[in-house]
Order: sequence, then C-alpha cells, then structure tokens
Amino acid sequence: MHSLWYCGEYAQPAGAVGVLTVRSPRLIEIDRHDPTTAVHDDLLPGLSACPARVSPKYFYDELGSSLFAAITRLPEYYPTRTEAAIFARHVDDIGTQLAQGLTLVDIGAGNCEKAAALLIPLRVGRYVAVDISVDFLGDSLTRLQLQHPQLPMLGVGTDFSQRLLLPAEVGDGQRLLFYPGSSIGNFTPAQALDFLRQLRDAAQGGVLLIGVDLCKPVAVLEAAYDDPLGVTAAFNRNLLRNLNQLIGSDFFLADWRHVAFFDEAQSRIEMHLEALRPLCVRWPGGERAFAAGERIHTENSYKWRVDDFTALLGEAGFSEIRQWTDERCWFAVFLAQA
Ligand code: AVI
Repeated sequence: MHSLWYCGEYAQPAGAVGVLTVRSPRLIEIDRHDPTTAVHDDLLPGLSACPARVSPKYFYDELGSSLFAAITRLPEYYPTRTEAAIFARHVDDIGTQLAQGLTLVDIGAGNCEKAAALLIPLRVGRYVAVDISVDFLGDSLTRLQLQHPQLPMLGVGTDFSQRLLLPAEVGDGQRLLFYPGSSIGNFTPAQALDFLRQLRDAAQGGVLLIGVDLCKPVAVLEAAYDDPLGVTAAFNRNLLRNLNQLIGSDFFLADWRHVAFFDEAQSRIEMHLEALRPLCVRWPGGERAFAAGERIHTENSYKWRVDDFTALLGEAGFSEIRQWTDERCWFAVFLAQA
C-alpha cells in the first residue's frame, strides 16, 4: 500500500534587505519503510542463511553515508571522478541530444551534487530528487534551491530498492531519469534488467542517463574496494554497527575483517565480512553461530562491458542508445530513449 504520510511545504523567513527569499523545496515521502517489517522480511532471514548475507542498503546510515562520501575521494576509488570527468567533457554533446526544459528525476540523489552540475548545461526545467528517505534530501535540496531560486524542485523519499514508484507530484513534464554512480552495478544482471524496466516505465517516454562501471585490470578493481587507508573496510564493518542499532544484535566489530575480491567468472567485486574467531551473535529472539573464517556477504559490484550493457538496455526496452567513456574506457555514461 502506497500512502502519502508526510507532505510539507513552507517558505523561509525573509532575510535582510537585498537577500532573495527562496521557498524551500517541497518534500514528500511515500511508502516509508517500517523498520520492523524490513527486519523480519529481509534482514533476519539473510543473517540466518548459509552463507549469511545482508543487503548493501544497510550500509547507508548517517555514518555509512559519510564513509561512502569519503570513499569517493580516495585516490584508489576511480568511479566517481571518472564519471564526473566524462560529464565535464561531454555535457554539451549530451545536451544536444536532449530537449530543453526536461524534468530531471535524480534516482538515489543523496547530496544532489552530481545532478547539480548538470542543471544549467542540460537546461533542466524541473528537478526531482529521489532517495530512500527525505531526511537525507532536505538540507541538500534547500542548498541547491538557493543556487537555483527559479527552478522548481521536489524531494521524494521512497525505498526504490523494492519498487520504483514515482508519485503524481513529479508532474507530467517530459522526464530525464538520472541514475549515476554505477549503482546499477550493485544489482545482479537479472535484478538490473528488472530495475531498468522499472526506470523505463518511470521515464514515461522520456530518456535515461545512467553511469556504469566497466571491466578493467583486476588490481585496479581490488584496490578500489580494499584501499590502504581502510576507509572501505570501515564502511563495510559499519554495517554491523548499523545492524546492532536496528535489531539490537551484539556484533563486536573487532571480530570481523573486511574482505573484497574480484570474481572474474561473474564479473563482480564481492565484499564480505569474515569472522576472525568462532563466535555467536545474539539479538532479541535469535542468534547465529559463526565459525572462524565464515563470512557475511554484504555487497556485489558488477563491472560491465559496453556491448553487454547496451544489450541489457535494449532488452529492457530502451532504444537510440548512445554512450560516452573516458580515454581508458574505465566507466561509461549511457543515454537511452525509454
Ligand atoms: C554505491 N555503489 C555504486 C558503490 C560501488 O562501487 O559499488 C558502493 C561501494 N562499495 C564499496 N565501495 C563503494
């Protein structure tokens, strides 16, 4: 059941003379996920399974989001800056393929930074930021609105990892769905196909602009997911801290080691947490014993070939597919007609 449970709109008080008064963007939240349901449907079965697994969405509590932001600044983590360089270099070319005044729908907007750089060059007419919770969006959107006081903006909080459903408030303007950062890589190919179909439906005849991480030498990939500073290890282990808060478990972080490796056959980085000794983790109503060396699978990050991802977009129903890459062909940005 999708219900609108919160909808707020307010104007900031007028500042001193000469200061522009800017309306704060409207924020709506649909289908706010009930943590108890998520725990029972998703978390506990995964923790109890053999091998144990936990969805990567549990990385992103407040500290996890900050750690991810730190990852994107590591010299070893090439995706963010490579994608940004592709946009910086080709944004005018991308813009010539697009109509003026589109509604840019930013899926997984976070701090809205990536879309912010495109609003003017792509002559966007409306900006809609979508993320798992409006709590993450409020401040970033308000800051962005100050920089673009005339641009209509909307924030939508929804857990689109289950199903991407956009509310009517997004409007009926022509849509440019924006899904950067190679988040599509965190889905298996079958899930990616399903999610691309949902993006195609949500685009309502508009276009999709999506960032995809590509295959490259294994050493480069493994360094990006196991950096010498240990930021990715902290990001991975923070998931246990988040679980302790969510389900009242007693994971002791020092008992777990970060493991990341590239699986050539599946073309994916796998991240795991490995028990350093035999231990038993308890939470209200349950427990799980782990042998030394036993792992919890926390993330997959698939690396695609341009041809394979083009075929996937075609299978999902997209056409007129164009792509731009960097000179090393490490990352690609695809534009496709829904
Ligand atoms: C969000 N996602 C695209 C990142 C990735 O590269 O798969 C998450 C990440 N995990 C470890 N480092 C970054």
